Amino acid sequence: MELKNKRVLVVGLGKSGLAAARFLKERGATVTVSDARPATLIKELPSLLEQGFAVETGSHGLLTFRRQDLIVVSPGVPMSTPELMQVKALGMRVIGEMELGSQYLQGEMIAITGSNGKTTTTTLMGEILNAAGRPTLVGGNIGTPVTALVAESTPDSWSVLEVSSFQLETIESFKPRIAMVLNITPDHLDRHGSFEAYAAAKARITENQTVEDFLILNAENKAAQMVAAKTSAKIYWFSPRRPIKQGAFVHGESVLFLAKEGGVAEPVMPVAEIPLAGSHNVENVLAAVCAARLAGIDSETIRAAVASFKAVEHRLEFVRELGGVRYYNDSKATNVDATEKAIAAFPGGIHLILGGKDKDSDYATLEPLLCERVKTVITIGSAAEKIERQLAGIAKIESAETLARAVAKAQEIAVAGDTVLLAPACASFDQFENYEHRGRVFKELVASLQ
Ligand code: UMA
Repeated sequence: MELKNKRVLVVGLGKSGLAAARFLKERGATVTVSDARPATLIKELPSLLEQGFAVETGSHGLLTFRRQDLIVVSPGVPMSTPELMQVKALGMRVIGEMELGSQYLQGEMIAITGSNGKTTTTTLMGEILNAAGRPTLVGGNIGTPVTALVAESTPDSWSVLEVSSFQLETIESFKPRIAMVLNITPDHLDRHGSFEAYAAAKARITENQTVEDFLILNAENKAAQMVAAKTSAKIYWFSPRRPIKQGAFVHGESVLFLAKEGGVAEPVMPVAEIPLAGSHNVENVLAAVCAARLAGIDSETIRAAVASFKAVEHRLEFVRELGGVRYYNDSKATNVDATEKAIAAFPGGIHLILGGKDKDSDYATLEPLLCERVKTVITIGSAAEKIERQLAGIAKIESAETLARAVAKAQEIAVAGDTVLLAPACASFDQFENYEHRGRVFKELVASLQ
């Protein structure tokens, strides 16, 4: 895509927007940026103006949008934004930051999506590739925008991208060599409107793949299985429960990889060597094993990289043991399914901190696990009232409002042998900058307990 002298608008000035704006300017585009936040809240504003960017703040202006040759949107900006709807109706080109970056990324691309497990699998995949001596770049939804990876990429690079439904909504030609759909369970329904629309956005990961490419799917997740009908790529499966035709699976005590239907499965590693808590992490490892074998990495290298992998921050991260009570930070559990997986990782005695910004979620689906394993639900944030209503009579509930009060309450009621688990099933934006901020605050609060 020729960018020189093109008028390009970047919508949203978070990490993605800032990286895209710089990327476009370096390639000779005339860049305008538009952010709905007031100017006083955009700390980069003076330096952007100094560098010659035109900047619109406080709201988006239709006139600004209409004056462009191309519009690049940040993932957090919904396509239902009126100005975007209007310019799309006029036939103007609107793409996402990830689409823009991926068009310039050199080398091979591995893209990982799923409602849960994306970050762990992306990080693990990066470590396996690194262990195999491949020049590796890791980015996307995990934190580094794709446009910020481009300069470092070479024809030998392997880019591992965590990819969200928001980013997939705005692709055109995004075409990973290896794509993975780890699972699709309800999330972001407030943005996508329905589970079907959300699943359809996720399935776009394979939209441009051809028979030369690979698509790795979870054989135990219905919505992920359905993506098989939408692909031209070669399909590989993973299952922690049963042998599958082609892909990675657990059989007895071992992780096996079967390269070709009808072939002989090769052992990769003992399941016992997987160092992460929770059965969902076995699935993440299977997906990464499958991709690594398809990328031509030998089993010994994969085994060593998996065995030395450490849990990623904010994902079932052990924080501290105090008075026989163990504290875990799973701030990344931003939807109900992730919270279910977090609860399932512990046998019982859990005090669960739930709440934050609701995403049209149904918390009542937690009922069986709450009854079986959770002693108390401690609510926080703007979703508290809804959670308390939906879980009334199902769980013992304590209202804490803030995380600080929730941690204090948990310490007061927990006894030796119990687990305090932050797995809030909600977004963090009502009280925190993002889930990382929420997780860090939790860890600080736990560290200061006496
Ligand atoms: N904004 C507007 N107009 C709008 C909406 C937002 O101008 O209508 C502005 C906001 O004022 C703000 C900016 O857009 O200044 C924020 O853009 P953004 O929300 O896209 O945030 P970024 O900092 O660019 O971060 C994004 C991803 N955020 C989202 O998808 C919400 C980050 O994923 C990602 O790490 C980053 O790009 C780099 O690729 C975070 C996330 O929460 C972790 N992802 C969701 C998830 O994992 O569930 C999908």
